[in-house]
Amino acid sequence: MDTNAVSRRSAALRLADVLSLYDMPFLDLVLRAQEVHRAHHPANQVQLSTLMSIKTGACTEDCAYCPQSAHHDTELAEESRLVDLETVLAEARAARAQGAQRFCMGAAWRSPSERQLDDVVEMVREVKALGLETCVTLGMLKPGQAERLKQAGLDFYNHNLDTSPEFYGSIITTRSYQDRLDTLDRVREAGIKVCCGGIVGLGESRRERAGLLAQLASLEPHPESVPINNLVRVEGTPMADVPAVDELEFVRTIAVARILMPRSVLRLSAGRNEMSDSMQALCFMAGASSIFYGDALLTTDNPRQETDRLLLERMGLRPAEQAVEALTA
Ligand code: SAM
Ligand code: DTB
Ligand code: SF4
Repeated sequence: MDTNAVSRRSAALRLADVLSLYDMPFLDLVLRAQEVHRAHHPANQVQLSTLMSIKTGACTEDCAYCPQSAHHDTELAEESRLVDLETVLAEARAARAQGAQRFCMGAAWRSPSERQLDDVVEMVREVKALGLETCVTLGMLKPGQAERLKQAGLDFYNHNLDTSPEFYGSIITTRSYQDRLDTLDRVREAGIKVCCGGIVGLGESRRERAGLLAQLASLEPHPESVPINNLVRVEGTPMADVPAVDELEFVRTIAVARILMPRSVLRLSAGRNEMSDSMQALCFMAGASSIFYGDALLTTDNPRQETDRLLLERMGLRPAEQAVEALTA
C-alpha cells in the first residue's frame, strides 16, 4: 500500500474539517473553544515561560521572518558568542524570582555542533537545578543529540513547523519541512516534551493557516506545548511590510488550535507587544493559556513584566501551579 497516499488523503480530509471550524460564527467558535479548554485545563491559569537568547544573530538559515538571519539586512548581522553559564544562571534566577515556571534558551543556529551542545547541556543541568522547567530551541538535532539533552534534564524542546507545507517554500529554503519533522521525531523518541507551533501573519491564506494547524494536530501525540506567534515585522527582513493579519482571524486561529489539540498548552507567543489588552483577553477566552513573560523575546520586545502582571490581575488569571515538584535552590 502507498502509505504516503493514505497520509496525504487523511491530511486533506482533516484540512476540510479545520476549515469548517474556521468558518463557524465567531462567538460559536470561541464558546466551543472555551468549553474544550475548561474540560481539559484548570480555569483561570496561565503558564509563564521566560525566554533568553543564548546565541544571537548571523544565522545561516534564510527564514524570511527572522531578524537573526544573515540573509537579511538587519542589525543582527554580527554573530554573538554563546553566552557564558553564569550569565544564563543569573537570568534564570531573576526569571524564577519574577514568577516564571519555565526558562527557555534560544540559539540562532541551523543545528548545534557537539561542542556547542556540550555547553548547552551544562546550562540545562544548572537551570534545572534551580527548580525551573527547562526548554531549549537550537535548530535541527542530529541523531544522539536529543538523548544528551534528555540526560541533562531537559523538559521541552521547541522546534516550530512555522506554516503549512504548501506555503513553507516561500518562507524558508535552507531546511525542508521534512527536516523539521525529523527533528521533532528525535525529540519525541528521546522522551523530551515537544513544543511546536508556528507563525500567523506571514502573508499566508486562511487555507494555509488551517494547513499549519492540521499538521500540528496530526502529530501523535499532540505537542504538549503549542506556541502561536503573531509575526513581529522587523525592518530589514523581507516580511517588514506584510500587512498585519486581521485580529479576529488571529483569535480564530487560537480557538481552532484549542479545539484540535484539547490537552496542549497553547502559548500566545511573539507579537503581544503589538496587541491591545482586549485582543489578548479574547485570545485567553479562545483557549490560550501560556505567555512569554519577560521584557524581551529573543531580539524583539515583549510587554514589560509589570504590564503583564497587571493584565493578569485585571483578568483574574493566576500563574499555573508549578509543574516541577522540588525547588532545589
Ligand atoms: N534557530 C532555531 C530554529 O529556528 O530552529 C531556534 C530559534 S528561532 C528564532 C525560533 C522560532 O522563533 C522560529 O521557528 C519562529 O517560529 C519564531 N520567530 C522568529 N522570528 C520571528 C518573528 N519575527 N515573529 C514571530 N516569530 C518569530
Ligand atoms: C517561539 O515559538 N517563539 C519564540 C520561541 N519559540 C523561541 C521566539 C519568538 C521570536 C520573536 C522574534 C525575536 O524576538 O527575535
Ligand atoms: Fe536562524 Fe532560527 Fe532565525 Fe531561522 S528562525 S534564521 S533558523 S534563528
